[in-house]
Amino acid sequence: MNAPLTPGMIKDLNVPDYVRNARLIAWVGDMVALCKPERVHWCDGSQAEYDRLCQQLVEAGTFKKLNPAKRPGSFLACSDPSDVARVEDRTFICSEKQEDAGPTNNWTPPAEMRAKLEPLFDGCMRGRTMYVIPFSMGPLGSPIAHIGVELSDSAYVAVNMKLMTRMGRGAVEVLGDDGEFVPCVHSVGAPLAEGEQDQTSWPCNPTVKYIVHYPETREIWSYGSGYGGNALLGKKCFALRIASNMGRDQGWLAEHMLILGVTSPEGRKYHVAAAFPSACGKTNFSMLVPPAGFEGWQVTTIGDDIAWIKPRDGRLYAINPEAGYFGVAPGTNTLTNPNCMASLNENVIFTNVALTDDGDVWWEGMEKDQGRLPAHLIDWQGKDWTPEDAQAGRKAAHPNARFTVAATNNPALDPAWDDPAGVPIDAFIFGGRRSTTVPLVTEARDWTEGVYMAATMGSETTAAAFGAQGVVRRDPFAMLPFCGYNMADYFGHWLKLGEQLKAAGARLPAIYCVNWFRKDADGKFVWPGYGENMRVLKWIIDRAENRAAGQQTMFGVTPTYGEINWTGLAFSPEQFATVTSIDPGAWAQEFHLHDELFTQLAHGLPPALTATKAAMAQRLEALAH
Ligand code: SAT
Ligand code: MN
Repeated sequence: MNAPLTPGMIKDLNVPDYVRNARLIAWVGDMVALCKPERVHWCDGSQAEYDRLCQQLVEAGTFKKLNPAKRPGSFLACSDPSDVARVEDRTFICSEKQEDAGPTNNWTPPAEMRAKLEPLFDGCMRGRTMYVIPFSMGPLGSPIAHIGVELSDSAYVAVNMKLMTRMGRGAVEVLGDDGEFVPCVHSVGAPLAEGEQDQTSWPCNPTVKYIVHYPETREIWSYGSGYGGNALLGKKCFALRIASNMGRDQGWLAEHMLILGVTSPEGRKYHVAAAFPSACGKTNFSMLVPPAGFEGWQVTTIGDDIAWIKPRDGRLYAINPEAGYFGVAPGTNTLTNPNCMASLNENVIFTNVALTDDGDVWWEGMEKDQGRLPAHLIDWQGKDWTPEDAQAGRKAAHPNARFTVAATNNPALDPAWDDPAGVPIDAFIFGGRRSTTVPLVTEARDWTEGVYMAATMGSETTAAAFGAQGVVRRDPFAMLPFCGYNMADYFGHWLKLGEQLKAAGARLPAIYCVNWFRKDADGKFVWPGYGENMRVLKWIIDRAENRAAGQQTMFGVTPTYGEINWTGLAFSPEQFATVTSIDPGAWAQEFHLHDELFTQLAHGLPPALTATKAAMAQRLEALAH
């Protein structure tokens, strides 16, 4: 495709002697010929390399080193204001056939997209270093894990990948001579002319962005953004969009789910995987601290964002493909997530939070811990900020400001988080952010009803993606922006996997739909959420242990007031009714929205889902009369 590497173009590929994978070396050679970086650096993933790159980022002005007395080993990066979140309208699934991408994905024929990208990537790394970033998604050598290699011209990406994945020499060794890897090419899209220096500490392309996936050839090409899921290609691009394709072909699941362990005082342990859209509290739920009344209960984190789940011996085993957390900072404090706050004490990369006068970080929500707003800050855009700005509604941290931190910083980390075998899943939870309509918790009567609930999930949009916020959109399985193929086929894949497990005599995990976000007539959240979600989790365990009968509703099985342990929380039956009620009018409207989704996905929609819908609508009808 590209002209072979000619001497003088670049001195050397600098291939370390431990790299023996011929395909990897050849591909890096091709990409060097295309992107024309000034030099190539193969990341070994060592601490020394991490420290050196961080120092380099400090010198370039991208990183500010935080006060080591307050936040040892930590840095703050502030992005270009045009580059603050995932760009869903610039994200493409370029399958050969449009119907394989489906109606919920942006699609361009691969040949057309390649023709568009080729000139953009030609010379895109001029004047910069190409970092070769080998990484394992999942424990090194795990049968559930897979390898990727990202080529990036961003040192910020390289150091984030070190915290977020098993990055470096270990991954190369797993790859061996002929192991397979997913090639991921990333450029900030800001080449430097001969002798030109960066004029900005966050080089990116403010106007041209492409996040492109070729599912058939399992490739990722990302151009123009340096932020989060646009640039850390192991995360949404590989672990969800490409991996969902691998899972469909190979009979497993790649899901937008946290994984937690929950252990009863008697020492019985369960594993729950839960899907919520971005910025809806997955990290908080995965690190939950049981409240008063739950002495002896323990919740431990396996993952906070993504689960890879493979069937084995009639059960579903899950790993967290990641090795760190890229979580939302605003709203995080010792009330909402004490384990997370403890995780952020040292060795953290913060992006787009505010800087305090004593060299520490601050974001909205911290005033709840500190009892007051700070008198002065430098906001995420480098401007002065005082409490008057808060009054005027000007935020000091960007609403999608993030922390990047290694999982090993988490005091609630599950001992099996790095177990190559994964953990067996007992229950799936699906939850959206809905101020009305959807009850606190409902158990699906069977797998198909659960798939229906997950498929029709809606959620109010958040700052995690560029665009309008607070608008209800259907977000099936919390995978709307992340499913790398036709969403109707994806529903079919879930149904098929359930059938296969059932046929093998397996007991399928129960499926639950939750909503922590119902509001009252005054617009206030009714359910206290956070640690109190343990009360719902306990009911789910009680169901698994046959200790709670629940009550049938048209939408599934919900707890009675008396089935929830209320020790330590004043929550009246009336309040409980406010978060669990099923309003027939609202549900008639809701079913109308399900219909719209099913119309959009009509091509290939499994008939079992339309049948489930009809049965529910009939039960609703009976309620109304
Ligand atoms: O930017 S990320 O995609 O990594 C975060 C998110 O939206 O969940
Ligand atoms: Mn996510």
